[in-house]
Amino acid sequence: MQLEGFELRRITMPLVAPFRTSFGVQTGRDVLLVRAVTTDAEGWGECGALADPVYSPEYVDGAEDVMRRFLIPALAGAPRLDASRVATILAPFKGHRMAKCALELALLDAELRAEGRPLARELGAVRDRVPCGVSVGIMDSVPQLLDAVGGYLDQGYVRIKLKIEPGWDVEPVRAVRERFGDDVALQVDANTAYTLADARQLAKLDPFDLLLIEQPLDEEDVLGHAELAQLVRTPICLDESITSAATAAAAIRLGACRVVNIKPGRVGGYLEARRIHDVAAAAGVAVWCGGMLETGVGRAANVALAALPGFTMPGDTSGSDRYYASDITEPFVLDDGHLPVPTGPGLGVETRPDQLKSVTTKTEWVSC
Ligand code: NPG
Repeated sequence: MQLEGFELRRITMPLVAPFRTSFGVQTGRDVLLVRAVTTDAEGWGECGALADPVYSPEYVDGAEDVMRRFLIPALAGAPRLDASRVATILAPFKGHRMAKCALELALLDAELRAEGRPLARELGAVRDRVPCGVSVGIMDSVPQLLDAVGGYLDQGYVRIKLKIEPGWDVEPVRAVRERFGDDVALQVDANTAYTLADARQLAKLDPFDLLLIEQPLDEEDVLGHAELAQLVRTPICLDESITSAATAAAAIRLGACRVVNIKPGRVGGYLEARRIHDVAAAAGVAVWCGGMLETGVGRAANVALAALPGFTMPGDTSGSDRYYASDITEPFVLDDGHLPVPTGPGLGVETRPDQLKSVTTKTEWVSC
């Protein structure tokens, strides 16, 4: 299989409702898609980088630039290129994991399509459907939050994640517990909004029997999470701090987390994501699949990953309609709180040309 080049395609997708987290409000998604063209097949990848570097240092214009200037030329010059070698070939370039992930996924999809093999099977999936959670943004008021949560429970979501920040933590959690009861699987996500000095406030969440508190402290404060874990009963889950299998192993060994959120973009690709799954499983640590408001391209790959055996907790693998009125692939539709794992070759979903065209703002061809 000979690589001919990559198409870099920017699309703008409006969200069905604004999504507020402790790092800002998203009203739409400016996504960089990558199409790998080889002599045998084409494949798609999606870059998780946001428009601004507020979740991680990456941002979408920067991801496009690093792909064009450094990453794609390195792949073009590599002998015996295949998806399993992408991470090694790109290792001399520090960081830029979301950009690397998108390129690796596009190549992997092309290879698997050429061979007629589904991504889920390639990764080691053991399930044909995955249970789905939903991430609920910070709202202007508690009644508004309760309406949103009630709507998602009616749709069948099996786990609710509330975004929190200082000033919006204990009260919304208490309100959700009071209204919907103790049986709802509930967790919170702070996106680094607290410091260790807030340990006492975070311990006030303990009585509500949450599955976990996700990334309460700064991403570089792994030791702080280990100390916090001694001060709160609710299990700590890390997201932003985990950028590789090595950082996952270190955080687990330090006692900084009892659960890991795996986002392939954040860790540089689906193959590294699988290694984190393996590291966590060996240590008896539960993992679940995070989300970054993916279109159908990234969602298909996330659902495949979430079907691996160590993904024992529901992920942020919501239905497409949680974010988008119309998607660029066939939509993922919730059935009894689950999404089906695609079974077709590669990602197992197809981009819809008309839909894709209508949201495209720019395309660029980078030949290899
Ligand atoms: O379901 O795709 C989803 C979104 C889940 O809350 C979610 N994602 O901090 O985990 C997060 C947040 C996020 C969104 C992170 C966009 C980065 C980008």
